[in-house]
Amino acid sequence: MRDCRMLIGGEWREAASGATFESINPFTGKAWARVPRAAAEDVDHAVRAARVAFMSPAWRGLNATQRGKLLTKLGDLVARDADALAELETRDNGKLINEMRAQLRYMPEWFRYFGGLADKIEGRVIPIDRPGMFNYTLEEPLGVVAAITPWNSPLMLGAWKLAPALAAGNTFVWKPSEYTSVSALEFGKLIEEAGIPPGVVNIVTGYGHEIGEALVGHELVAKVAFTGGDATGAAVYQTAARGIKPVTLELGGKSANIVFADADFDNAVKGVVSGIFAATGQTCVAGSRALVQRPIYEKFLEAFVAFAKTARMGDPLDTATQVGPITTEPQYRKVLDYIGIAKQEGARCVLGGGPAKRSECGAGLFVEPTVFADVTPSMRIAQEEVFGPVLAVIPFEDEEEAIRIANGSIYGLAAGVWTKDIARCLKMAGRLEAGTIWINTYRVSSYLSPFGGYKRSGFGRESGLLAIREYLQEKSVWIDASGETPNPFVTR
Ligand code: TXE
Repeated sequence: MRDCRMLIGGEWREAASGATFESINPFTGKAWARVPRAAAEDVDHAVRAARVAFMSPAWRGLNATQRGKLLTKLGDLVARDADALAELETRDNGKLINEMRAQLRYMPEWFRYFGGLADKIEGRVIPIDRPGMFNYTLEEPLGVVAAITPWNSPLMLGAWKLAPALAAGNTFVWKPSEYTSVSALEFGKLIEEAGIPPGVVNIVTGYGHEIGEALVGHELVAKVAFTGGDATGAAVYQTAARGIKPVTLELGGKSANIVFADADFDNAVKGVVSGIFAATGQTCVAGSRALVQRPIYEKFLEAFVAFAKTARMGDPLDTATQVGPITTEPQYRKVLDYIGIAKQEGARCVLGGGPAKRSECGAGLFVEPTVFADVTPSMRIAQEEVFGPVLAVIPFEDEEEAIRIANGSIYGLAAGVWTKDIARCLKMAGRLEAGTIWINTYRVSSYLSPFGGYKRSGFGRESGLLAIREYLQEKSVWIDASGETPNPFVTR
């Protein structure tokens, strides 16, 4: 058993109460790490430490270039330790080691990009319409940022918030998911090694329902950045509203992957398979609705099922494995419940449809890659986020119907389009209501390009140039350079 501590004010601490909880490896089903179970008191210590750091000369006294260099250094350390961190994540969340390695090896780019951006944050001089007056703006940090992240990409989703927040000069309190705290705590050691001053980054571990509100509602928290389910996101938003705090929310979706009859058939099959079965469907951008044009509908289903059947399940630490376990017990039950609901609703199950009982799955929480055909847009399996390896396939006639079905969702995180027709590409990109549109590809992302939701998938953007704005506030400074203060009783 690995014993972990939280990082608060530059110290490695247990919870004040001494309480802990266990982290379970979803493949073996066994506890492998013991993690501090923070309470409101610990959260208070962490937020206060972050506030002290925010005001401290050690952090405030750094110029933007120096701040940026610390982030660049942190990126280099993550690059050095990427494979070791990836292994921790796989043990904690059961995602494939190949995927976690790729994610961790790419993650340094966020620190380098935002580190480079730190000293390019500039104010403006306004050509003000008052004689003798000089008006300019300052771009300032907000203060203490509270970040709350889920279990599917533990470090990556933290990095997307941490890098711009620190580049802008804020300090940070991070609560990773209770299912996957270990990699965040290990990452905390790199924060220290990079020379980031104590208290600038604090990591508290515990259950969302126990400490989430204490963190979001804390009077010294100035901004909240959240990734997770939409019900929790709504609760976080309400708590933040009581304190009039800005929030960014990334809340998952029910993304449509639309295949037209003129698409490159084999590429589309691969794209739809990777859209739903990569990460065992446990990804916010999962292409969980495949919309397939009628002329190729049956042929597509057949090819898709044949290809999906070849997926190797098993130990996520084995590089040959292609589909891993479900990360948590509640999520496992949720996925199986949705499979039951889809069957009751009359969807035609053409692949999988239950727990995976294969010998290579061991004691893990595995669900067979599952495909439902002849789904109608109003079925729950076509409307609600499953967050597992379950695809709903819906036939359509033409562009207009595809757009209507794709947009007929409360969510709007991403959409995929497969076609060779350039005019259609442009039309679909313009009319689909989603924050990311992938055409003849799926699931690519970069530190350079904005990511975030439309509709109930949330708001605010992560990555890309403008993401830094989520962590800044603009101050307007007026200077009367005329030397003549006017008579206050005469209106100007
Ligand atoms: O996520 P939660 P859960 C979806 C997916 C899944 C569902 C629930 O459909 O089935 O959400 O998953 C913290 N105040 N996604 O329960 O609850 C919690 O501790 C403040 C989509 O695992 O959203 C964790 O750190 N925080 C998604 C974080 O919120 C609270 C990724 C996310 O947990 C809190 C994961 C509270 N009251 C699940 N309650 C995506 N968009 O990628 C919990 N938390």
